[in-house]
Amino acid sequence: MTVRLYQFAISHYSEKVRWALDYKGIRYQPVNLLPGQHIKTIRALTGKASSVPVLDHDGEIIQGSSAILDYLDEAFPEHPLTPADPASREQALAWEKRLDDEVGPAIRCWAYHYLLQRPKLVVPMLAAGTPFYNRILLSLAFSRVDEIMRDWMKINQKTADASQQVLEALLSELADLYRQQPYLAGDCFSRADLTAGALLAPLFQPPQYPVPWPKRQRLLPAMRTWLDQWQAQIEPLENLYRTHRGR
Ligand SMILES: N[C@@H](CCC(=O)N[C@@H](CS)C(=O)NCC(=O)O)C(=O)O
Repeated sequence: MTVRLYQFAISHYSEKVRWALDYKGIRYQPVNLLPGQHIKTIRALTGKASSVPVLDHDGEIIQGSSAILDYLDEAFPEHPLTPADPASREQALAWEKRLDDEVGPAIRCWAYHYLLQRPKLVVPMLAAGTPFYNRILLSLAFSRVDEIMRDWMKINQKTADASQQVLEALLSELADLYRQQPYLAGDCFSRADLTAGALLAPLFQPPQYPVPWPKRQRLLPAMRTWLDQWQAQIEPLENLYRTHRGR
C-alpha cells in the first residue's frame, strides 16, 4: 500500500491531513511542493483545482482536507475522527466547515501580511522540505513572489486587520468553550478539535509542524504584540495540540 500526501510543508490545511494520518498510524510519503510550481503537478493529478493537500492512496486521488478526512475514516476506520453519534457528527462537521471557511483564510491572510515583510523569515518557510536551491530561487524572485501572493490571496493591511478581527472572535469563542468542555463535539477528540488545532497552529508554532518557525523576537512588532495579547486564548489550542498531536 502506498499513501502519498502532496502538500506544502507550510500549509495548515496540509497539517490537518498530516495530523489525521499520524493519529491513525498510517505511514505516508510527503511530497513537498514549492508554491507556484505546484500547479502543474496538482492539476495533472486532479484535472481541476490546484490546491493542496491532495492524497494519493494507491491511485485513488482525493483533494481537500475535509474530503481527505472523510476518505481516511472510510478507508481506515480505526481511530475514527468523525463521531459515530449523529448529533455529535453533525456538530463536528459544522465546526470543521466553519473553521475551514473562516479561520483558515483569516490566519493565512494575517500571518502572510506580516511575514511577507520579512523575506528572510518567510522564504525558508515557503520552501520547507524542498531542495535547498528553491530558497535561492524564491529569494531572487521575492518581490514578484510577494506581489503574486498578495494578489492571489487578497492580502493587504485592510484585509489583514479584518482577518485579525475574525481570529479574535473565534479565539474568544473557542477559549470559552474549551474552558467548559474538553472537546468541541461530543465527548471525544474529533476532526473538529483537530481542525482547530491544525489551522491555528501557526499562532503557537509547534515543533511537529515541519517548517523553520521564526524566533518570536524576529517577528514584526505588530505580530508579536498581538500574539502576546492573545496568549491566554491561544493556550487551550496549544494544550489540545500537545495532548493529541503525538509526533
Ligand atoms: N478548503 C481547502 C483549502 C486548501 C487551500 O487553501 N490550500 C492552499 C494552501 S494553504 C493552496 O493550495 N493554495 C494554492 C492553490 O490553490 O493553488 C482544503 O481544506 O484543503
